[in-house]
Amino acid sequence: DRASISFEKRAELATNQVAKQLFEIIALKKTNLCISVDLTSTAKILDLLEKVGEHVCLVKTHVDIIEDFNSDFVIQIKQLSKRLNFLILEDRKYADIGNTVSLQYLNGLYKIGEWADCVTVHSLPGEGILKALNGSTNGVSRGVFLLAEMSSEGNLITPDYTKATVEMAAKYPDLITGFVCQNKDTFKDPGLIQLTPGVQLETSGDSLGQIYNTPEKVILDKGADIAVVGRGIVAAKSPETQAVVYKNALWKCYQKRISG
Ligand code: 5IU
Repeated sequence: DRASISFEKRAELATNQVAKQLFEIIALKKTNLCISVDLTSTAKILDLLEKVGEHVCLVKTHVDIIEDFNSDFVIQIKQLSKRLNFLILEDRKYADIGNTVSLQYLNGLYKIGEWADCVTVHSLPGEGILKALNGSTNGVSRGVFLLAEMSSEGNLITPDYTKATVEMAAKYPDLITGFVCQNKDTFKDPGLIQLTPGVQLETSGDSLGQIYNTPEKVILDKGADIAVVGRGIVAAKSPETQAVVYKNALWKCYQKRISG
């Protein structure tokens, strides 16, 4: 089963180039922590990443919440991603017909396809959405995390929808980096990455339906390869200290998992 295979080995099994790079970064930096930087100013985001970037493999953004988004921010976050060796996931959750998604991906204020290594995508509209996001921009490899499950209470995703999502992904091995999901049995392919949000040590949820689990639970029981932590780090008194706490806890669980 994929959970018992090392990240080094899984890098060799990946068919999407972003998945391969991500497995390699995880193994090199010994961190399977993704930080979700849900902040609304570019200065705050860059300042936070300067502090926590070395402790994460992946930075998840929501660029449409930034008040002062500009092209210099893109240059700076790309420089940080090179210097501190992390990839960028724009959590755009595309959900329209292929033609519209293609326009949303490459145009508008954000031009996400130009800078994001990978994006999140809903399977709901059908395969056209994946055809719209063919795996490279300007010769640089790109990837897609397909949403197979969500962490929020009462979400409408059913087991059949999850299964059909995984089947759809299998037709696009060059494009699919992995799944955003909550369970180890959701997919089997060891070349794909399980990204699991809804992780926090302090509390079990928020007032708007988010459900949190501990690092132990998501890595050892739920099969997460990368855990997404937002407010658990971002809202902490010392985000850097807290990033190290999450990094170490998650990595310890991964080591336990591969040692059987
Ligand atoms: N996110 C979830 N759950 C999901 C999906 C995405 O929480 O099922 I798909 C996003 C939302 C937010 C981040 O950007 O992950 C979690 O942030 P907190 O750790 O602050 O709850």
